[in-house]
Amino acid sequence: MLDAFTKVVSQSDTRGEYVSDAQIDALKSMVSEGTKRMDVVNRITSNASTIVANAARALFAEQPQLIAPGGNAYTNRRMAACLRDMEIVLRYVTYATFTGDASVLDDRCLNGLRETYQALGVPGGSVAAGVSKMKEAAIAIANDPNGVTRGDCSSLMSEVGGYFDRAAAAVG
Ligand code: PEB
Repeated sequence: MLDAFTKVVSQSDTRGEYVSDAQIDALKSMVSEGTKRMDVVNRITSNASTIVANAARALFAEQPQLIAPGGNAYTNRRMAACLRDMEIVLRYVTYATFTGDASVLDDRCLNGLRETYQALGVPGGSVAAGVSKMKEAAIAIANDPNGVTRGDCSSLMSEVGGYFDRAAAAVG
């Protein structure tokens, strides 16, 4: 598991080079803008159950076959597993956002997930649709200008969106 700093060190070491000025500048701005990152993690984390529940509701409204008899979220056990899976993905997205690097998400959540779903008969495309709905909800909450000092969060939002896209693409 890497963070934005260890990633730079590991890349530099592979090339046998010093950390470059451009890399230092990028990390410096990450530190100086760090409060925004922490706020985003905090907002997503404290609204996690709302984000998951609303995304799942929207998914089942769009794909009612999932909750019909024979569907993959039919029975309380499967429904619970589905909500839990969405929550796990969201949690790893918050870790990646926190560390500024996708490796924790890749290594501990997404690696082998497609194959797991294939083996279980869980439709990966539907999981991807649920993850995309969490993306919309999480960004709406994280990017809400009310109640915080206003600033430009566009690059942070595209970074966070990228982690959701990565999760969706890994299973969809
Ligand atoms: C991944 N999900 C399921 C299982 C595993 C995961 C390993 C099998 C074991 C179990 O049932 O608990 N676990 C999960 C994960 C990590 C992990 C992400 C990462 C670290 O350790 N069903 C649907 C929707 C979708 C869904 C499309 C969006 O209709 C999910 C939610 N996952 C789902 C379901 C099961 C499951 C298991 C229904 C149960 C499948 C079954 O037993 O039939």
